[in-house]
Amino acid sequence: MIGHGFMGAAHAQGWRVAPRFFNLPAFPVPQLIVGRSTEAAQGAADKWGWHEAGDSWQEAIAREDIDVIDIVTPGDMHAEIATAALEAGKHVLCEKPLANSLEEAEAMAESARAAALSGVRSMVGFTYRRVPAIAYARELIATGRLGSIYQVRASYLQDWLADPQVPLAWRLQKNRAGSGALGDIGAHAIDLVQYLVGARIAAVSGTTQTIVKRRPLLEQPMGLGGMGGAEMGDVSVDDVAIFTARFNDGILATFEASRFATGRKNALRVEISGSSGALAFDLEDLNALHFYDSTLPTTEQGFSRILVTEPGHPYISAWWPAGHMLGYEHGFAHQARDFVEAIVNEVQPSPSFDEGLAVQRVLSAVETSADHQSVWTPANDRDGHSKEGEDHQ
Ligand code: SOE
Repeated sequence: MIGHGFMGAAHAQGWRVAPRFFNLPAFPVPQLIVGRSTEAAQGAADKWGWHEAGDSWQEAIAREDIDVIDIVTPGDMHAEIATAALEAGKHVLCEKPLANSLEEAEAMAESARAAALSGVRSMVGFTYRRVPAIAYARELIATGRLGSIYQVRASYLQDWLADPQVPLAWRLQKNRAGSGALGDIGAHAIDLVQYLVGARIAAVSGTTQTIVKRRPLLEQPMGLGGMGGAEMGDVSVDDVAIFTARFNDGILATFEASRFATGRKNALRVEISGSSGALAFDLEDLNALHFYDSTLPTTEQGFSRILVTEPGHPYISAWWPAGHMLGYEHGFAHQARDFVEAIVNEVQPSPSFDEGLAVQRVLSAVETSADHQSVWTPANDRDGHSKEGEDHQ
């Protein structure tokens, strides 16, 4: 595993738990954690029960006893590590978004296609697909329970940046993260919606905003503490991104990604309306899926709250008796299970790097749209008059 921050902890938990609850066709051995310093990587390895620590990802991918490379670094390292690992014949799991730019993502998808010809597998860490309620929503849509899809509303809302004293971590730097709320959390919403409705976004119109433009520099830029010092630096990414999207089969959708949505901690919300029904999901209540069946008599219609904890629901039979809910980290165990199964069964896992590229195209299109402000049609000026100088009231 290359990296050992927040996502390193989540992936380590997934790798540890998956073989203990699922009957995997191979047992993943948590061998080596690589970080910028061996000392820090060793701390993570000791804590999470990995055998070794190191500071060279090049040495890791050159090792014959290593089969899988799990990339949990900031986005600026994804392309180089993933491409080298695939060329060395290692299966690669890469955190999202796939890359920091469309060009990098295209090259990575090409490497993944070439590697797949010799049985080398690659997958992107859009883990929320593996929340049982989401996987079940996909089943309901795929089996036609919503009929034809009309419209989608998706948002991923957090508020941890609303405090201007939160320091300038790597997620707020364009050269490290690629973009801000858009790529970090908006990417999840984009992937989920494309996955759920089984269609791709064809065009977008978007806008972005950086609300707090300067923040305290991290006192120890590489450290784990996250304390801000007296010096300030520029935020180079978006805090909020909002866009409308048109799918290639005509579905219309709205998307919102914000780390300034006061009061919302981790609210990834999707609502999908179709000719036979509708679905609604909120990650802050992740064991539940809301389903509206419009084929019922009107007197019986209404959203029902399904507790997705029955043995018949995706992934659940490996866990607890019905009603004993799951949490955030279970998605990472499901991800580890699915990746190991795909490798051993010699099938292409999903989301593939091509699916990661499909998300990257949307991120890039939103940024282009926001930069060009292409669809801004004037409305009011500051005094509440028509922007064109005419007041139609
Ligand atoms: C990882 O999948 C991730 O997107 C993080 O990068 C975000 O910061 C987190 O809030 C959601 O998960």
